[in-house]
Amino acid sequence: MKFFHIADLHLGRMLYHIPLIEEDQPFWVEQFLLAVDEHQPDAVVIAGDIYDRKVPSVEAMKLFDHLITELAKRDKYVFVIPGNHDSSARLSHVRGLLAMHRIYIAGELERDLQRVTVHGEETDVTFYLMPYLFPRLAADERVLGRDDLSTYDEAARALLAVQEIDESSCSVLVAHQNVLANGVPPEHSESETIIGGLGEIECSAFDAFDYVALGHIHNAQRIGRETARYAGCPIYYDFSELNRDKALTLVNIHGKGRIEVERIEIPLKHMLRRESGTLKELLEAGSRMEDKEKYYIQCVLCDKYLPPRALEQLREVYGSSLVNVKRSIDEGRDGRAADSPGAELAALNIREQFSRFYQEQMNEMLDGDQEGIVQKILEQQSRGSGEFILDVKSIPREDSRELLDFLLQAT
Ligand SMILES: [Mn+2]
Repeated sequence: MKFFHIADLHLGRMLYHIPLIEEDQPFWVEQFLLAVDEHQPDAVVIAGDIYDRKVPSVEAMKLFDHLITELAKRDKYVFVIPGNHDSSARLSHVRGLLAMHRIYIAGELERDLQRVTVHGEETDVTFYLMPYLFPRLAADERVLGRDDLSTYDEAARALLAVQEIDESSCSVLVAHQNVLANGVPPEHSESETIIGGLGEIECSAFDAFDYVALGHIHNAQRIGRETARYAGCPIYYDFSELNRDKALTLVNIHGKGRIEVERIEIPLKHMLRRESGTLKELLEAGSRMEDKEKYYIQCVLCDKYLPPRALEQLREVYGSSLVNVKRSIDEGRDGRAADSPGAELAALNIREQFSRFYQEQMNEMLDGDQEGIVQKILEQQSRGSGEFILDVKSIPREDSRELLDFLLQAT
């Protein structure tokens, strides 16, 4: 039983001013379909963050439509869960119909995780689909109906404890969470928009599963064991990912304890490249470079004083490949560029962080009522109860309820 494990597609994402949906993401989808034809997996697992926003653009929706339609034509099983960037209700639209074509999209979190068994030649494999989970959601009446779950780790363990895991077949958990291995956090990229740094689940919570297909962290890596992994985002979403490969994760399950994981190379429309030097050096390097169009380039200017017309001159030489210019003087004490979203966000308070995050995700600003709700929740949080005590029913407006869910997921 073979499957591709992918995650964090973030269809519709921008790399600085470049809309990746125009060239890079469609190119990746075509290359991925070629890899599917070549390696003939039985299934494709997409572990959350299909889209970059809760309300995706038409172009992003069309590309996802194309991807799953082509996989259905090839008779592949497809397993999809919503990530923290997705709206589970929107993503799982017509999921019943799609399931008739072996496209399984998990909807909102319920007590019993959706499970699907695929019959393989060597072994059967059961996939358990766990939508993005946070404590208050797991504690809800419709899910576990408990009031003693305050951490993500407790919530995940409590939810998994009520699943009857079929021991007769191999099991794969599909999840989109922040998972640690013995207290060691995963290696982060700066493209993840994780607010507050909360939500950690220790990987031992997933010990019952033969393979754990994770999404959420954008650098591909194993977590604690070979068979618990982040697939990473498929193409480069930030210069902090410069030295990471973007290979595909192919998992082959022969039986219990007999799982092979392979990394399959995939061509990308553009690679990232960083050039550092004085303006003079950068201009020389740029004019010598023959294959600029294959890259998105970041120039790091090392001049002590910025020469006049530096940007214009760099643009003339590097053309549209130049996506970002920064000065080495901007490097923060921790070596992080001051223009990176992480450093920029750290400088804002959490209320501003949230407003900005909301605006990026929803394409609209918080209105006065909504800001009031955010303020109220943050005040409750700062009193140290650690628990959100705002009564959802006391919020009259439907969209504000959505906002509350959104805030709870983000924190
Ligand atoms: Mn993501």
